[in-house]
Amino acid sequence: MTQAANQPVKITVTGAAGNIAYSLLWRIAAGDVYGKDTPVELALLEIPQAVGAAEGVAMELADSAFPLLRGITVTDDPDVAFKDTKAAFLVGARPRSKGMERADLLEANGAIFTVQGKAINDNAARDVRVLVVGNPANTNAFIAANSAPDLDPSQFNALMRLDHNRTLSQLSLKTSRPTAEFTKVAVWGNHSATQFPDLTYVNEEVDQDWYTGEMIPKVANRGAEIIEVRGHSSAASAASAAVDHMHDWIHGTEDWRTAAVVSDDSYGVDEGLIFGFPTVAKNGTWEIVQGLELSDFQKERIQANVEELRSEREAVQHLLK
Ligand code: NAX
Repeated sequence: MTQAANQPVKITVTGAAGNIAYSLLWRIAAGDVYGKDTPVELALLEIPQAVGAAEGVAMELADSAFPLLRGITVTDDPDVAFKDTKAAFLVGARPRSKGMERADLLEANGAIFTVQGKAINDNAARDVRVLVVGNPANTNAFIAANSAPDLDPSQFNALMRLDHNRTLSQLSLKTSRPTAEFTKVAVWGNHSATQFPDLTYVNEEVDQDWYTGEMIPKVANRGAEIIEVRGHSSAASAASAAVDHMHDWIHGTEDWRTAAVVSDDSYGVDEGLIFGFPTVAKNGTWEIVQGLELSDFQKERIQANVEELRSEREAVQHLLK
């Protein structure tokens, strides 16, 4: 919920010297997350080698003279960055270097997200909301949640709103209707190429060949396509999706959104996995849309994501208590 009018809310962004943060921080400082009546205080967390660059980002933020921005801290200490924070965007992660196996990537990121999960557990506001953007986002969020035993796992989400927005965009392009007209779209599963953008419930006659043959692979591989065309990975669109996610989590939604949230065993997804579901936000909490009848096609796609996330969980099991 929004804070009292002149009380600043602390928001932490990790990976603050990176590409996504360079868009994200400006949107937060403009009041796009909590609202135009809530001042914000920013904490920027970076690794020691990038603290200098993050200081430069902080200087530019200051130079933007945002009326709502009431303070910026730059640090490489997670305990400082997460102290009393109400909303954390965990963007910083270890990228996959050439020749790196997926298991090594999971391991390297596991080390980051156990530390940050614990620091959030020990320092953040008790009602903190944590959104993991850094990949592999679902499993990183799973690790962070499991490293924060004093908080509820529902306080840890992974970003799948970009996949949701990409689905809306493809639908809009195909039908020449504005994105806001599609109220029942969701992307199930993992933020990976296995994800399942689901148009079963959309209020539009959908060409099935386009849906399964073109749209699903297009959305699932959009990140790679952006890299190929732009020469850099998605940054502004990822930041925009992260703002959408956190904004809606706080303020609530009428229509469906995609959020990767902790499973309560809904739709055969193992309890505890952080999984993209059709959700609505009510009273500051995401609720998984219940009671959907699933076809065999849907079940198969969802199951493939469950299996992928189970194997990621298996690979990081030794990092968890
Ligand atoms: P960059 O490489 O530009 O920036 C990452 C920053 O994180 C770097 O400045 C690095 O120093 C910092 N960092 C690394 N470890 C850290 C730690 N332990 N604590 C604090 N900071 C740390 O990447 P960028 O393009 O900003 O992307 C960030 C992450 O988002 C990547 O993992 C990327 O794969 C992921 N993405 C996730 C998306 C999603 O929808 N969930 C979409 C976009 C993006 O691909």
